[in-house]
Amino acid sequence: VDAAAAAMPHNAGKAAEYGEEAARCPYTGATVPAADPSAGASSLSESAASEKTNGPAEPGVNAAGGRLERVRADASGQALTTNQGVRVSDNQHSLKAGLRGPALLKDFVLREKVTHFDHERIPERIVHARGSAAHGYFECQRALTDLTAAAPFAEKGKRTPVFVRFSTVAGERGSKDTARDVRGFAVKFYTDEGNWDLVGNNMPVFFIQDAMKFPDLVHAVKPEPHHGMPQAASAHDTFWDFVSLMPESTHMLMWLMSDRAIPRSYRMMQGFGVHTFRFVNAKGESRLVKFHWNPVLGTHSQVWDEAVKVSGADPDFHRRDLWEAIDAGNGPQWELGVQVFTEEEADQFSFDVLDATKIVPEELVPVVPVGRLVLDRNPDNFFAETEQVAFCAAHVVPGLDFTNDPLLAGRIHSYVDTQISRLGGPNFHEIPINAPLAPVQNNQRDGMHRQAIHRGRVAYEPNSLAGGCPFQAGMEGFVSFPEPAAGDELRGHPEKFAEHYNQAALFYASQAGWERGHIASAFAFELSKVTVPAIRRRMVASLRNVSDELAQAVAQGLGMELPDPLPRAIEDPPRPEVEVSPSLSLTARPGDGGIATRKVAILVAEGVDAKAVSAVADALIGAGATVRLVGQRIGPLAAEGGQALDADGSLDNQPSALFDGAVVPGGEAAVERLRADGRALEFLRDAFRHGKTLMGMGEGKQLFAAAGIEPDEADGGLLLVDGAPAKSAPMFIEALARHRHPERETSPPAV
Ligand code: HDD
Repeated sequence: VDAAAAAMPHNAGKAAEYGEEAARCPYTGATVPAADPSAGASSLSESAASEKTNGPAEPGVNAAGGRLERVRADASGQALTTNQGVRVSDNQHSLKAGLRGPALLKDFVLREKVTHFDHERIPERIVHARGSAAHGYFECQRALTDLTAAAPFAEKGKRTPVFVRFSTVAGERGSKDTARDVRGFAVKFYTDEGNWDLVGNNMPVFFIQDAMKFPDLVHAVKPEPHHGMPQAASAHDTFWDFVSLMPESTHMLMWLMSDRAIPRSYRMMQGFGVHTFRFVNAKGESRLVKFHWNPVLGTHSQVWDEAVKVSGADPDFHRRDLWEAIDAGNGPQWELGVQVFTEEEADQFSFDVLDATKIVPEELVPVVPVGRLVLDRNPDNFFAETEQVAFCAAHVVPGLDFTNDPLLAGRIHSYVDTQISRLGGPNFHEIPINAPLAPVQNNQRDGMHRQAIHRGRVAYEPNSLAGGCPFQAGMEGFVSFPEPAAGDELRGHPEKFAEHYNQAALFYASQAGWERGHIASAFAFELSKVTVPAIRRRMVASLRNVSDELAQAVAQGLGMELPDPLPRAIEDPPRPEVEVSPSLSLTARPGDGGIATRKVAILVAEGVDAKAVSAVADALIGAGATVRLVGQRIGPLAAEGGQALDADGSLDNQPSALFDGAVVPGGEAAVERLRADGRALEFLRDAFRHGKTLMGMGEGKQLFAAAGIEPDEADGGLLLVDGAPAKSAPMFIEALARHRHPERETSPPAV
């Protein structure tokens, strides 16, 4: 905006409302020449972008941006136009016959604007409707050419651009982030041999073994069809009715009722490819493979009461967390690990590797790190990128292939199919976020929303008129692994698929004591929302096949007698190879030991000890944490000795559930004010119940006593200190790095 325009009154055309004459000559506004649409495109052409993937890019450089660059629209300094590029003189008033007269049908400016608006929404995803995404890259840290010809693993140091979308499953597009749910972890690799989508979840198993059951599963977990409730929740009759009749879902239910289903952040959860896939090397030799994403920040979760409160305080909690971390230059990272094994080895396992309700325990096949995923750029536009991105389990590249997992078989069909209605036709691969960096040439033609302008008269193959192009690539192209197939056509499943409880028991046995407690409480809570007692009974009966301790705790939580165990599908189940797998506990991955990006509240009020506030804040910020001064209201306040502080948040708009820890500095007057404020006491009680790191300094200690929080030597996360912040701040940082202090948990909560 130039200075002259800025100096104009806010609504310079206002006078036009008051006279026919003025209305006919509306204020034209400032105009500037249109930008050259080709500017900036040449250096980021398709080939240049694709070249980037052949070698390591600079950190933070994202080759996928090359393709997106050509379609980025930036209105700065531009006049408003119609979709036909006609400059619009007045965007405030429709065209009327007289100022008080009827609006005119010929007003194409109004009609185009409203028509476009009427069609702004597209159908949301059938599942995983709610999600957030980011750009980044995958860096190969170990060439895997002996195992696979897949482009991302070709060379140590090679970087492949990616777009990653995280999601919840059950909720609708506008639902809360912190629902108890599975999280999607979908990675689109823009490899130089085409797109590879690894469409996984944050849990390594699934509810069902066969895609035939997927629509039923989804209908059961989605809001009940008669009244459309509940939103983004599994705590209702139809879900538990279905899963209690589907014992194969028991293992997944253990994960779903664990804290894995309420992650602290997308940045702090694992991802899994779930199915057994196939690596194929250049010689055509194949191995089976499972993919694991392990977060550098460690695996951390919320507690249920916290997740419930966060969903009210900030329904966008995970979206905001991911966005802010990347925006601040703290892009999250994951290590990619692979479990590789042969078909012969798989045949010996007590479970079937084609069964998506089973893991391959790490004790049986170790997870070998092969690369890292870095997310370092937020999307420019949520709709264009995050909403329109289309992942597909069928998108593999040479060097990768499927196995006969019957769940995967259905997915290979479903994902492309769903985009045809969601994105309005078969050409969604041309939407910039979906378009591969590798060139696309084929004889598929036309269809809704076609962007490419195919030249020439030939759209068939073989041809002679176009010199045979585009030609078949033969062994240079994707060649399916020639897995022998034999057998009668029938509906059924292999023998080992009938064992449903061994790995559910393995998961439960591998959890820390407090994790087991959370699983039992989650089952009891969810089943308490079920209105039909027979469903509750059936579910608890099923849990008896997992652990009597668990079944007993759930039955007690529901005030019911322990039912007989549900009959098993097989009398004599195979003995599992592994009975405890420590890596299945959240505690197995504490993270890098730092506090980077952790959020800490310092409670402030008039008269607070400003020196303590600054010293603690400086120490925390220095260690990479994010600090907010939370006051009785936002804005300036006078600290002890008259110094001015500015509260970033208030006890209303930044409740304690949004933080990882809290500090109450001294300052007699401030503590007196906070003691009289029920919200401050509730802040501390919630933080305490949620296992957060807490520190009271000097007079600040009194606020804890007022909240009913007593010092306890066994509680490493409750620091009630006197003396200089230089000593106490490092103690707080160390305790915060442990993330949570479940040792203080009691049932029911004592505070
Ligand atoms: Fe699926 C979306 C993950 C089984 C059918 N799925 C979707 C997304 C993820 C998964 C992460 C969201 C992708 C995005 O962010 O856009 N799905 C899984 C995993 C499964 C699984 C890990 C089991 C191992 N899915 C599964 C089955 C079917 C589908 C068995 C159908 C037979 N999934 C779909 C879908 C979705 C989808 C209807 C909805 C929107 C979309 O595909 O693009 O096609």
